[in-house]
Amino acid sequence: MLTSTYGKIVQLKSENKKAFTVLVDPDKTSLKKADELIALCTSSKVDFIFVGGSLVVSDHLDELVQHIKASCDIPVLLFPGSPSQITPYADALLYLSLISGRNPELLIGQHVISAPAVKKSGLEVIPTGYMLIDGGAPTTVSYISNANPIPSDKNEIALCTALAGEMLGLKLLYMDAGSGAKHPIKESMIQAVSSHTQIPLIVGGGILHPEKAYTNCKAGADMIVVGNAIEKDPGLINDICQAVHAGSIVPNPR
Ligand code: 1GP
Repeated sequence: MLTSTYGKIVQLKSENKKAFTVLVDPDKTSLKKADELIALCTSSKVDFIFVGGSLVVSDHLDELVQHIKASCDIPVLLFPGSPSQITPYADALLYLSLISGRNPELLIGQHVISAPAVKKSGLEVIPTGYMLIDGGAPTTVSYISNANPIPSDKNEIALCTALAGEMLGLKLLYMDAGSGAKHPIKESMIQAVSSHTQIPLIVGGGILHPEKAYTNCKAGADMIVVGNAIEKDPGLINDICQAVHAGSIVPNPR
């Protein structure tokens, strides 16, 4: 039986397994560079690949996604910064609603505009509550979204936002400090959100080391996303992937 990409994410969570995702920014990734990343992702057993960025200016998204799909079995999900970043060649689309912000365009406006194209693409659509958390400095996404991030110490705001998203029927929560954030999201906020919500929780932004990926998993993140650090040092893929998988909750053998 074919399992949907969302089904795979939910299954991992139900088995208490943590997932590691590599974020590929089309603006920074040539096909040659993609080959290097794909080889490392395959040998390290990376769970998912996200493709997208806040500001994709290159025009090889179709080609890049087709290339990744032809080269490995890792599910590819689109993580679009704008409606122009849609290609039918991916496995699924994170249909992001910026629930931490109050910019109606990113809550629903752009969805209305992109809906016919998304429907026509045939992509598996995963409604995702996207929560931008202050990472200590303006990031491309905070600038482009024109929306205030949730302050990094306001766990209760993050929790209420996540609860609202879950009760509205969203299928995933993505807490993001933004690519290249100075400070990644604190474990206490991850714990506050994960302990009161049931849908899978993705955490990303500013994660540089395997240790932080591991502690995020222990705090309740179901999936860790890393982009920037891997662009600088692709060798980190294996180390962070092992740390994330080690963060899985192994049942007591007794
Ligand atoms: C950004 O969560 C992703 O949207 C990944 O962030 O590039 O900082 O790893 P980094």
